Amino acid sequence: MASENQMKTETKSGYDFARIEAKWQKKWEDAGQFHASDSAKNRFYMLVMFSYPSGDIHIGHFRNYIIGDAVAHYNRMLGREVLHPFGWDAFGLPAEQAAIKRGLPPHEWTLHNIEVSRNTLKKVGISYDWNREVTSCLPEYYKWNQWIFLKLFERGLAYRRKSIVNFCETCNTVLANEQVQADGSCWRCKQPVGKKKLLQWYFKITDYADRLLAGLEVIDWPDRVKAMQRNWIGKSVGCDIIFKTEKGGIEIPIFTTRPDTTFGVTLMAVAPEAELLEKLEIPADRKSAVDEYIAKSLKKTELERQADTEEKDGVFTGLYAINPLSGEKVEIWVADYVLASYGTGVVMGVPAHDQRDFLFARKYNIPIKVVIKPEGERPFDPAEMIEAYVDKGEMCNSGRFDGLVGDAAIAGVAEYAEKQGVGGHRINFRLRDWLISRQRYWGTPIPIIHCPHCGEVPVPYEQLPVELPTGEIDYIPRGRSPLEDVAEWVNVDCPRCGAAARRDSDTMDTFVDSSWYLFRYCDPNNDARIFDSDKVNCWCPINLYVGGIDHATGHLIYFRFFTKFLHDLGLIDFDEPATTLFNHGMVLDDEGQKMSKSLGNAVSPMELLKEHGVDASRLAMFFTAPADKDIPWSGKTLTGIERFLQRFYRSIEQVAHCPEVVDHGKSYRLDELDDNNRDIYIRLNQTIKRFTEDFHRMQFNTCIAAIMELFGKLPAVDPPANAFYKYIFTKIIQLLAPLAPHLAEEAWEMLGNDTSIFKSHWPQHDPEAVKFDMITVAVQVNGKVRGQIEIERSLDEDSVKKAALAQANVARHVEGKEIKKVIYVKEKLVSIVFQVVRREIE
Ligand code: ANZ
Ligand code: ZN
Repeated sequence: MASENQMKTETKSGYDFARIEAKWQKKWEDAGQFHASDSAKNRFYMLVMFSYPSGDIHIGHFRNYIIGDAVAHYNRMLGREVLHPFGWDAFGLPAEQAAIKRGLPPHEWTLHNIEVSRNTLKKVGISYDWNREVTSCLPEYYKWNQWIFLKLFERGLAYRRKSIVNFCETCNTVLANEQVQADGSCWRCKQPVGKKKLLQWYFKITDYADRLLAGLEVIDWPDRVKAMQRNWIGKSVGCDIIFKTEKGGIEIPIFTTRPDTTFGVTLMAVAPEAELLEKLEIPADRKSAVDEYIAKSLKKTELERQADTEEKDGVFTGLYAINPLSGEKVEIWVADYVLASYGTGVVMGVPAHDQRDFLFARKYNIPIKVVIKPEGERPFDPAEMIEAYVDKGEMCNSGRFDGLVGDAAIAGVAEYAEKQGVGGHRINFRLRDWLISRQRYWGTPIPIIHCPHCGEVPVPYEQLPVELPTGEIDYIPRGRSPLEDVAEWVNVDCPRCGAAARRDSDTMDTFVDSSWYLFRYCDPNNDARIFDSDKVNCWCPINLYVGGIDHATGHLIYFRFFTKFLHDLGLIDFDEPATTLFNHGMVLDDEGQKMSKSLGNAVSPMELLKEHGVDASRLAMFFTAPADKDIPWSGKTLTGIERFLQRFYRSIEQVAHCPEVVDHGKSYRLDELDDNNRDIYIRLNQTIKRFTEDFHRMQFNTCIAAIMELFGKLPAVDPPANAFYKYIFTKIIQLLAPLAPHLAEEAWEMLGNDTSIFKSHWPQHDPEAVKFDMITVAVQVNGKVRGQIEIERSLDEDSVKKAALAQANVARHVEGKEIKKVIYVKEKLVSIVFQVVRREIE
């Protein structure tokens, strides 16, 4: 027993991670090693999304931040100056709710959490430039939110409007469309979101819809995110047609993608919230039915209203409209399958060619009129239709337009409507303006003063920031801003006329803060300007942005919008914020739920780090799965990693005995090495090549596997303390450095280097040596092995297939055959399948 224990402590005294990690964290900090210099050339901006300080950081954060850290370190070793900053997304509902729950003022709670989280992050040894820390709830930061607001306001891009908005009764605040989840629930509390008519501030992001779409073509972002953004922006090319009410001639413009169906309109369907309804004079005998229907549908979520499973219902208004092309008279209905916020909030109903209209017409016995038919065929008989005919086709029953087909028909009608002054070409977006006002305390005050004489008056720039009042404030949200009740804050003189006026008491959505923080890092302490343009232009756009996919249609659109706006102000040269985006996977709990503070399932990394050390935890995390995959965290990989690190450290101690200085730039000539060393040298270079390629794909798991494999080929006990092995280990340490930075620094020093490993140059593979990474691949023809080929491991798929087809025996078997497919199972097999002609089987 005693001896076993002794052995344990002995190995422990070898790789003493606690000592090593503390030592290097202190050295880095003392040397200011990760402070980015603005004057350096060859820059790399590595950014991870900043953090909500709603508690301490958890294992999920740990995983995201080490991804960014690995990339930052790697780029340092490529000789780049790296900007890798960190900060706090400190305003907003989560912090405010947590503070209320604990009976603390939000700023106390928030600043405390920041302190705690910062300390944790420092113990994790992430290579942030802490000189550039940005905290969005401090006046020196949010002053510039207000500055941007005023710039938007001056250009008509910030405006106030009364409209129906998403309102969460639980959180007691309005929500932007982006904050309502696909199932119609609140992004914070997951309760169903209702609707209210309120006067609110908006940013006119819709003015940028086209540019937001166009920009997607030039950035290197995951296709999934681009597709989500495209869909969210939702460009739809179509046509407006203006109907009129039969009595009074009130205009009813509609948006349609199918103007070629206009002669088939048999009803008009108006959204229950549409402004048009206020103008229509509903006859007395229909009034109560209509009002009842409207009240009922306002209670439904948008999702319920749009669901395919819901039966479409509505109510007749008793009014009629005139079709401007056919002159026909049609009934006007209110129907909640029509959305108030899309197009004009009114649909021309074409039951024969739109499925929703079809169901609606069948339910209420509204006529169905066929006006499109398959080209050259007879039109369908409405009585026999079981569903709408929605394809494009040839126009019929449409007077002068009969015979026009497909897109020509669509264009023909649109042009005609334009000429007649009853409509015309129109592009519509699904994207809505960004609702940014919140009836909450913990946010940036909106820098507007409401004057009874002058209206909305901007706070003069020299009076910024408008600071959030502190002290005796009732933070509890009651559906109106708590700032409303802070008399000494809200009552001010009008800056224009001096009359008694009131400050706007709403605060800004926290997503305003995160829409430009990336720029502030480039010049965090500037109190005269939002930032120095030269500094931002030299670092930005971000080279790699790491964050969760959950921001795809929120933050990741907003910050593109702000970037374009700041570009238009002439402040920056570029107009996309991030060249490359990487979506990390989430860490899940045992039930497969995403780990998060708000779900109460967050596990702190501190235990883990204390027990196993930062580097072992990092490697275990990296080793579990590729960085973009969701993983349940169990720590299972830790045991293997720790065993590897112990052995690795021991080997370093051994080779460190060799007094010779390693020539880092050296490459060995294969013929000067004996067989054994030659083999190891070749494997080392193959590993460098594979590791580097996989690292670029953020496949850190296979990077680590490659190193372990190589290590497994080295002498199992003590490697000889000679120059050759010292060279081999030097390179391995360098590869490990971005993933296990503390250990790498220590090992690097043990091998006699006196500058940081992050100032050394990333190892290059010796092309002479990797030439010999040949593998044998079998070639099958219709399931039978017909030959083998020797290829280089990294040969691209097409070349492998070519080589397989050219192999003599294979070529004989496929000669004259029609090849159906060739499949390459990486590094194992090429399978060729040719068409067996029926005759041959018979
Ligand atoms: C008549 C019609 C006939 C339509 C037809 C389609 C087929 P996207 O592609 O999404 O832009 N629409 C317009 N405004 C709407 C609203 N506020 N709520 C619900 N539906 C609305 O779709 C545009 C089509 O969606 C429009 O074209 C309109 O129906 C409907 F054979 O007009 B269509
Ligand atoms: Zn005034």
